[in-house]
Amino acid sequence: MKIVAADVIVSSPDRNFVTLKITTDEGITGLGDGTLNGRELSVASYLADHVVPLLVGRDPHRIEDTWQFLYRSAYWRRGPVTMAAIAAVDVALWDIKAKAAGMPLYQLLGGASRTGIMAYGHASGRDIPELFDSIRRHLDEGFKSIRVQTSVPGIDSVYGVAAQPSADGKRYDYEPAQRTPLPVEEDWDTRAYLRHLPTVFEAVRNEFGPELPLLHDGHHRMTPIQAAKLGKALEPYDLFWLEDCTPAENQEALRLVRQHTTTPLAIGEVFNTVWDYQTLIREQLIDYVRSAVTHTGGITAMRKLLDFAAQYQIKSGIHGPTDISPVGMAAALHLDLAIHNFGIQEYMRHGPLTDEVFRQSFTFTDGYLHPGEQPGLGVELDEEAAARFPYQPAYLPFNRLQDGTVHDW
Ligand code: EZ4
Ligand code: CO
Repeated sequence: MKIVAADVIVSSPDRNFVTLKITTDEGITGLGDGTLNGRELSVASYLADHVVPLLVGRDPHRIEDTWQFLYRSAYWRRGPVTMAAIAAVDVALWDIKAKAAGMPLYQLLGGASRTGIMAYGHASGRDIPELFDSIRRHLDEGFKSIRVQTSVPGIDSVYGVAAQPSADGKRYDYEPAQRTPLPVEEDWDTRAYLRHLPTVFEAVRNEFGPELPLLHDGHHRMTPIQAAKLGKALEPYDLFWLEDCTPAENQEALRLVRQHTTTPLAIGEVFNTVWDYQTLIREQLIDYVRSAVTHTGGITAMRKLLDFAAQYQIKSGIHGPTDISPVGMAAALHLDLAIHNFGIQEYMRHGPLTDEVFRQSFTFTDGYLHPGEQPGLGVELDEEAAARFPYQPAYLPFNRLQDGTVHDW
């Protein structure tokens, strides 16, 4: 088999997505996701201008060789743009290989290690009644694990909190990327947050009982000692994990946090290679790996990263917000089903327009996801529908403290 074409499709149904479609001389096509929220066109250019010319004529079955070739021949290694582009190619090649084999991709990764994939949903509210309402709606939808984010008194707009219910009044979906010409400015006060958050988890435990797995995302906003203090303060509420408690660049920060708390720690949604985890995994400073297949070089690289983590009893918690396209989500689900050290999968439903562009065969039943039994990834791209939704500039917000200092968002 030979690759005869590779096309980069940028589409913006409910939000921007970068999709790579690889076509072979045998008529089999494969899809890969290269979406990098707020910086989409850089990956589209990396692919179209620099990678597509290298793919035409190659044997699509040589996945490992193609991965190593794209990684090493670039000379300039790592980084979110490069690794998202490599991921798009890698996942598209796995899709082709599995379609050629006539099997769902998870079969090629070793077959199913479980019957379903435990997913967590995102509940949020500006106050306790709204938060409880959002948690109840997630429980009604079948979710068995729930991430909890709330407003903080004195702060106008906080990461993870939907400002209002969706148009149909049924969902409190939070979407950080805004289709505005400039990034939206949010405000932040870590001390106010640290005072408030334990009271929220106390209220949630009192209302929903001790069993429900609860998660929280700190979104890189704390110093190591602040994160240690929060982890300790949340211990009575038995969190499933505290995510991204400190800025991502400093792996040693987690030593300090770990010394002070037994609250499980998850990190890595902004990481893009195994090297970002070297200290974290070797020293057992985390409990869950948060990388996205889409941002970490695809299935080939994620498999190696998660196998490394498995040697230290560290589990997967693959990133799955709406800025991962249904293609990237399907790739995550096949991997989740196959690996032994699966932990949990993040799942935020895409909007209805996204479902028009991407026809998906994965299912969500009674709190568990499954990638389905279609050969390959099980996702088809409707290119005519995609063309109806051209790219729209959108930015993630940023934070300033009260005195105007830019803070981690
Ligand atoms: O803010 O993917 O855990 N999930 C998250 C996400 C990220 C977005 C950024 O594009 O932190 O909501
Ligand atoms: Co996160």
